[in-house]
Amino acid sequence: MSLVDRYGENPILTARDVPYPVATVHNAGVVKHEGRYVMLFRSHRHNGRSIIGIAESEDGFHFQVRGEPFLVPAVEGPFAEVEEFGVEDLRICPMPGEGYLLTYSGYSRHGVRILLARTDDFRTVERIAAISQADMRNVVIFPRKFNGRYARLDRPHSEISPWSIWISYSEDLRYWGDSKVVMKPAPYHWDALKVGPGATPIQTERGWLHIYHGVFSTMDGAVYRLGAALHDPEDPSKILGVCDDWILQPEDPWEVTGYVHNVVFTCGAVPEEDGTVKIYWGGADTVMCAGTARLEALVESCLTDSRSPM
Ligand code: BMA
Repeated sequence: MSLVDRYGENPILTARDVPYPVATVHNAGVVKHEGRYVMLFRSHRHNGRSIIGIAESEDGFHFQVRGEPFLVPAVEGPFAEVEEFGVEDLRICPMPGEGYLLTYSGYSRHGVRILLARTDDFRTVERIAAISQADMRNVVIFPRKFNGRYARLDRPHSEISPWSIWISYSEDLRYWGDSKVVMKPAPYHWDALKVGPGATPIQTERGWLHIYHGVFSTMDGAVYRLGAALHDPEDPSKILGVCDDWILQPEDPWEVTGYVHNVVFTCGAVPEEDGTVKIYWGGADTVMCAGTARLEALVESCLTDSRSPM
């Protein structure tokens, strides 16, 4: 039995739904804000550089795209240099009492770095700081502080320890440190090449559920799948279990074929009051898809039949 039930009318959003010229719609952060779902999705412009659009929905499946993008690369001021080649793969962290923290990749001639911005209403957005050096992608902030500090999962890369998931802490969201590796690719396994943060972690009774992406290298290129890991409720640097199997792999035609084939990639999942979670993923870097899972079943899958995090 599969853990994630694909929505019957995938893909839920494509470039055809966007009222300005874009080539793709993918890798979106999603939250529920004042009872409505808000999706901040990435699109390639026809010049190959990415921007972030915004779409809204009553039911989490049927989205209406706003006429104007939400975030485009800054052309002046301190962020122009960091965002010159595009902004990508935004995650939304609802931080109680502090609005929504947004983390995204900024590409430039200096490499890829993570930027932090903030919004209260998804109408205006305030850029705060570049919060990593190059090269860093895929940062998710936990939607709660631990002993007075913010915590994030990040993904530095080095030849000695390739594409692993680390944790870092901050008192002010700008300066991060006390970093420690928490999870590495497993040798000759579906996530053997890379692991990286996916959706903003979700609080459950038994810990923080993190839906991550894992990559396997084949003679036909990389295959991107989704997996699940459970972090200790009070000490997120401790992983209680990682599900040995993937929870989602490219299967539908729009996941297998597209701008980059064989990719399912998540930047957002929305927990519901009935114990389910809506998971959103980009299919083949071209369209947005959605599915539903039971949180308890995902948590269980991390604790039974688990692989070692390192
Ligand atoms: C990763 C990122 C993602 C993308 C994936 C598959 O390295 O660039 O944005 O979805 O590759 O192309």
